[in-house]
Amino acid sequence: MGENRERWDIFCRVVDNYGDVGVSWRLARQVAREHGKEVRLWLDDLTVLAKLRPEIDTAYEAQSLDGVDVRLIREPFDLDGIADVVVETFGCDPPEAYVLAMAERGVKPRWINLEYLSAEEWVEGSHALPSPNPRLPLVKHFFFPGFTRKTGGLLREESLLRRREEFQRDEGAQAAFWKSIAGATPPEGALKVSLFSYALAPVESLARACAQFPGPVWLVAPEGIAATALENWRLAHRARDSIHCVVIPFLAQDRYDQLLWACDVNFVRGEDSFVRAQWAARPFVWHVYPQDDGAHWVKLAAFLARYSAGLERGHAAAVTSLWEAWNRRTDADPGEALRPRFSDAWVGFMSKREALEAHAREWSAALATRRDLAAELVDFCDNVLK
Ligand code: TRH
Repeated sequence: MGENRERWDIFCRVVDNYGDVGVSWRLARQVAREHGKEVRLWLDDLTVLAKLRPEIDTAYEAQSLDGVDVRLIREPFDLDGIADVVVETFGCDPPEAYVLAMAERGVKPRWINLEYLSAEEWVEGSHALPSPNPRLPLVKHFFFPGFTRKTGGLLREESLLRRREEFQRDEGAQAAFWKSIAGATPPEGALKVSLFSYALAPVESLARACAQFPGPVWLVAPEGIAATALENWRLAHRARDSIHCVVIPFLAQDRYDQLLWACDVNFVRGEDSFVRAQWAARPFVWHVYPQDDGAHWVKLAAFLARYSAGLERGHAAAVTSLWEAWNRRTDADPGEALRPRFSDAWVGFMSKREALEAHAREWSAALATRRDLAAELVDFCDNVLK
């Protein structure tokens, strides 16, 4: 490790899916690139990062990408220095040997637990709170992403909105993008919809509703759950000229951003794609990560309350109806009875399209007036904790 630059170790353990690594990777890259820190990203599984960044070779336990030193966590853990700032993502503990060594350092590392994103109000009260270790002379601080100034903000690379603007203004770049992912460009005036969801989302109902849309529709799904559901629907129904189902390979993370920028409506999920859809400044539908105790409905309502606060009532109702219909599990609903409700919600949403497009742009611009999460976190570590 170099001598002058502050050293950061970011730890992430894969719980499931892509979100944990997606967020950790973005943070690591930004802290290295935009804040000049010497960053190691420690992962217990390299296969997810290799999906997001195909340059990653899972055969190597240490490799460098975009200025980040990517390391595999192995047990027993080989200590190789302790950083000045230690970030654990989503409450994943760093290896025990590492924590013990942190406690032995004269100047203790600043230790952060980067939490999950939620729009709920209690987040403001918990953000930046200390949590003293019960056994060791160490204090960990909670850092909560969020939508308000009293939270840690959202990840947003410094050049992101400029790149998005350029792409959305550049027809040629969009045509080249479509050719590269789908082998063709959508016809003039086509409604382009991207799909990324959890199991049991009413993908078939969406496809059916889109088939009624006046004009061509492209439904585009990177391989995964939504793509499989879309493909099943396509196979079970006669080809219709108006609707084109496009299943594409899982995209590298930066290309997925371009898909969101290129589409008119984006169905996203979890945490990271949910945030990226907001930066895309286009209408979107969020499939919240389902939890057995139903806590996801609270999260959904909390975000909807913030997102629709600036909307006229009828427009807010259209967003709420569609989002709720999308999040209702198809297996928990009375089959056929669900379908008219979903398609009504879709038609209602699309009838407000212009206003919802303007709102998506305003929402994105308003969020961008505050500092991004990486900048907030660096400031907190360097100026508040130090
Ligand atoms: O994969 P997810 O379901 O991740 C989830 C959430 O983070 C959830 O909150 C958490 O509890 C759970 O993981 C463990 O959805 P998310 O957060 O949208 O992450 C998907 C990532 O995959 C995101 O970084 C975008 C990226 N992606 C691509 O790079 N290419 C693609 O083609 C697609 C569809 C996604």
